[in-house]
Amino acid sequence: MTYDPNNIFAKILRGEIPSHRVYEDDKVLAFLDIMPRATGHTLVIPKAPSRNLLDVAPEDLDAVMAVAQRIARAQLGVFEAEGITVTQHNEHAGGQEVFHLHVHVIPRRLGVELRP
Ligand code: DGP
Repeated sequence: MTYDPNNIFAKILRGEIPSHRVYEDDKVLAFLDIMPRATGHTLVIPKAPSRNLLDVAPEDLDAVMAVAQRIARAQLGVFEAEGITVTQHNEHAGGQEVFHLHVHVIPRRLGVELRP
């Protein structure tokens, strides 16, 4: 299992394809998912190359999760969310489609199902 530097999120990091960035620091980028399962669905990724949870350096994982927490807290106010769903997929069998580590942060409201 190797890291492909031409995956779509690596291209987003390099600015080669556009994204709606909502947060950025020296280690982490957060941007809106192009196929949102709810309004405000955000992806949080490390800037360092990492395929998924199975190879990420602990310090990069820490940085990603700290930003996921900030995004989740912000979603409560911005989207009037009543809860937050956080998901993360690893390898094809685990549902991963883009092979750069990412954490989904999804605002939720009672009685509103996620879009498919
Ligand atoms: P996963 O199944 O966890 O690997 O989810 C990949 C997510 O990435 C999926 O929700 C759609 C999103 N996605 C795919 N291509 C792009 C893109 O070009 N831009 C953005 N913003 N999101 C993308």
